Amino acid sequence: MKNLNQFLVCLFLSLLSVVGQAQRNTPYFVKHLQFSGNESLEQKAVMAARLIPSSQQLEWQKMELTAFLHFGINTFTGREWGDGTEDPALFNPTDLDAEQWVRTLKECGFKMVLLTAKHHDGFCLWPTKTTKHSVASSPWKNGKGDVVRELRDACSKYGMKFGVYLSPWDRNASCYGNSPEYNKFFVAQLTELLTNYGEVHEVWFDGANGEGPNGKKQEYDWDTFYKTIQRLQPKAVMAIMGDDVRWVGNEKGLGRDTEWSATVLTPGIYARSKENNKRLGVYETATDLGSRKMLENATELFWYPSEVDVSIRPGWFWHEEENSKIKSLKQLSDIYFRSVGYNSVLLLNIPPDRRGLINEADISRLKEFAAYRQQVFCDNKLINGNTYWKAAQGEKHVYTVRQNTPVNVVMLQEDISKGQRVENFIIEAWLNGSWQLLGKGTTIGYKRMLRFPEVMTDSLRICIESTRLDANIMNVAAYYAQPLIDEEQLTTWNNLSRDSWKKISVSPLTVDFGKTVTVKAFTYAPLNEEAKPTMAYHYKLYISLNGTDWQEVISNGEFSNIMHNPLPQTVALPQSKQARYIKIEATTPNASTAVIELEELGVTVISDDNK
Ligand code: FUL
Repeated sequence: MKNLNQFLVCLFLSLLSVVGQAQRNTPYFVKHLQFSGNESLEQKAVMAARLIPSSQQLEWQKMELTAFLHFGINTFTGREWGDGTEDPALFNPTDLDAEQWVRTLKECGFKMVLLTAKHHDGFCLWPTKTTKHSVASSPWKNGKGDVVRELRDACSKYGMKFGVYLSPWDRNASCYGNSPEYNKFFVAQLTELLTNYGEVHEVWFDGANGEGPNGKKQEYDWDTFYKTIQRLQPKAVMAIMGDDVRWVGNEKGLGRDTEWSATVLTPGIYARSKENNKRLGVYETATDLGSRKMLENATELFWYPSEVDVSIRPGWFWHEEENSKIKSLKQLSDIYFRSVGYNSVLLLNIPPDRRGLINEADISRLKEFAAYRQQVFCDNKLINGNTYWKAAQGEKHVYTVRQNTPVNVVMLQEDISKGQRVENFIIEAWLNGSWQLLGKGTTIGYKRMLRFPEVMTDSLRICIESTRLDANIMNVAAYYAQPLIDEEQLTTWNNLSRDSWKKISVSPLTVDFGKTVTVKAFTYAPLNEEAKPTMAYHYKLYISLNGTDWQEVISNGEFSNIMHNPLPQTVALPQSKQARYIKIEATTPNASTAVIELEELGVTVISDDNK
């Protein structure tokens, strides 16, 4: 009997040790996992719970707030997309000071700066050996300047991380479209940037290409680009056309409230991406990229977290007339809650001006924004929020709120070094003797913030309603964010009352203003600031005094980047002109006939004429 007991104890202990070992050896999948095809949905969800970020991805996510600097030839031409024919002599900032950029951004809480080393116009901000189309051919510093170097040095001085944007689409390079040749050219540019400027933390390849069906066709060699980065900067994350960081899908600063970093979307740089994504019916802008429903048919999963890129101004580059259109504190704070607070990194663009400085108007808004965040987030109202909570499905945890203090924000964080697991959660407050619902959410991930009308309570309760394996909640906090109100935005891009307008024809849109006016500029403003397949991209603009004899005033117009950033675009006529009629002939990004509504057209007329 004694022996039997000893035997059973031994058996039990060895079983315990086997189970312990199995748990310790639990496989995590770093960045990618492949399903075998034999798993049940439940097994797939368990595997998905064990998909974790690479160390670079984790470091990147923790930055939360990064800055984009769109600067280049467009700063001097006033355009959003240059066409590559610009004279490098135009590039001549009078007071460029990269230390001013970095100091300002650091003071305002940014952890990294990303510079447009080359935008679609092909102009390089460093003296590259690959083309003459660079700062070396400009009058700035007599052609001896190097913006990338100046920024790099400033980043080193202030302890700021550094990233580069290099546009694959190049409207200047004559070899663009000759695929092998351009790929070599691009790799040479990448190599210069990744070898001559110390550590690079993010490499941003824009997916934009406005060539259209009749334009140049370039097959990018993503694999070689990717290997070049891995070889030269193994700690950098590769963003957008890359497999470390995913574009959120819009340029409005809007994240998803359900944001899975463990996603079924195959990054665009993989040869299999088109086929995989088509089969699953997913695309960059889809709302659901990782729920159980999506797991059902998925054959593989990626840790591919979202980055929200948005400009502090309507455009990405600095334009004088946008000094008065900087996003309000309320807009910036909403963007913050919907990006960082929706499990994303916020990449906020602050474009330096023609002097080569961050403009005073942007600085004062950035400071306001930083002060607001400081005020809200320095004061966690929970006493026991940072206790690590391993939460089983359905488990609840009560948190104590400091007394006599209102709250209207709750922040939750999962320990994503163990995967993203929570599928549904609720937040309740103890009010008038019972638990009352404050808000519900789906995913948490690195960080999830939920806003609700303010309450005074001494306890909050979080319930993890569903999770893939036990959730690892590493931080819960509650805050009070002072509500912000915006003054109503006025439409400034049409100053001729539409009451007297008459639509003469739908296609092309032809309008009779009802009287003769002097037109200085016109505006195309996609309805509801939404992109649609029938929207205008390339256009010709005509005016007329009698509706019969037409004068072509713009022949090769382009609403640059309108597909991704469908905000009003105002175009000045080469010269102000008298007109009673206006006609716009436009084609879509796919080169078919565009549809423009009357409400989408605006004109700026010279006021004397308008009396
Ligand atoms: C887009 C570009 O076309 C814009 O000009 C800008 O650089 C933005 C960040 O990405 O796709």
